[in-house]
Amino acid sequence: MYNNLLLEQKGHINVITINRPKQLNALNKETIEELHKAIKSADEDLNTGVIILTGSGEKSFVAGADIKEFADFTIAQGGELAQKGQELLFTFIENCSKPVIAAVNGFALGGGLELAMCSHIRVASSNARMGLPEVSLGVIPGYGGTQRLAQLVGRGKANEMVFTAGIIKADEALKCGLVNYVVELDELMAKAEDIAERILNNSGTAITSVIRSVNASYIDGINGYDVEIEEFGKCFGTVDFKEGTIAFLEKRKPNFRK
Ligand code: DAK
Repeated sequence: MYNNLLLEQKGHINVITINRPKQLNALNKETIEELHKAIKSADEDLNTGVIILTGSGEKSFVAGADIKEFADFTIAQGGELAQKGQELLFTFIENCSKPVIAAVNGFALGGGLELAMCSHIRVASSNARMGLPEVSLGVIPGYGGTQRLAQLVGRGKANEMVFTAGIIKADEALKCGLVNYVVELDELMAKAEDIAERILNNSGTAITSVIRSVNASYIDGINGYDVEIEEFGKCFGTVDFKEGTIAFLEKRKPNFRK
């Protein structure tokens, strides 16, 4: 069904593996379109509560946008691809109603780091290397990297990384807040799944409201506190709220996944 992805359903966790190992999982147009389709269907699937994104092989998460594909682009094509890519994939993931965890298993460069950064949580293996080296190719990060890197690590560190096309190791990424955890490669998926399982104990509808509220603070002209108030109110009409409060009163664990 997909030429460039492998899909696996593990209980309520949907694992999407980008599978172009010979190209170090570089993102070509078809892979971006397939990722959109796979994430949309996981988002709509009632059996899925968390999505994990990773790359195939032991070397690379995603080594960037496919350089061979955009090598001869015009100004108009570059702008169009950036806009389409952001809408189809990067902003789409950020606004996904279910948590997306990036399990970064090696190189996450350019579009690859941008993919990890639009995910809600990042876990890296100790061999991971991360950077936005676009200026070394004469372009700039075009899939949200100039915005999200500064949000995650602060403007000064982001500027330095992008201006120097620097590539940092996993431990430095951990130190500057670019990733939440660093573990050995053979423990990476277990760590991502452990986080996913802890998320799955909680209310999916409430988590969706959290995603909307957190994202709101990064949208121009939108007041995040107002969105939080609105989302808070909405919770009171959900089945999960009833289950959560009744379970508390009955001194038992809530079961949000009946
Ligand atoms: N694109 C296409 N192929 C890639 C690739 C990439 N980003 N990265 C690696 N490959 C391919 C290599 O060409 C090679 O293929 P063959 O030559 O064997 O056919 C194969 O993967 C293995 O790579 P290497 O032989 O180079 O492996 P090494 O271990 O020696 O080096 C490396 C690994 C990751 C250090 C190296 O491959 C590398 O520097 N790769 C490029 C990394 C990079 O600069 N990535 C950032 C790309 S810039 C846009 C929006 C966004 C962007 C661009 C445009 N628009 C809206 C238009 C974003 C741009 C980027 O992501």
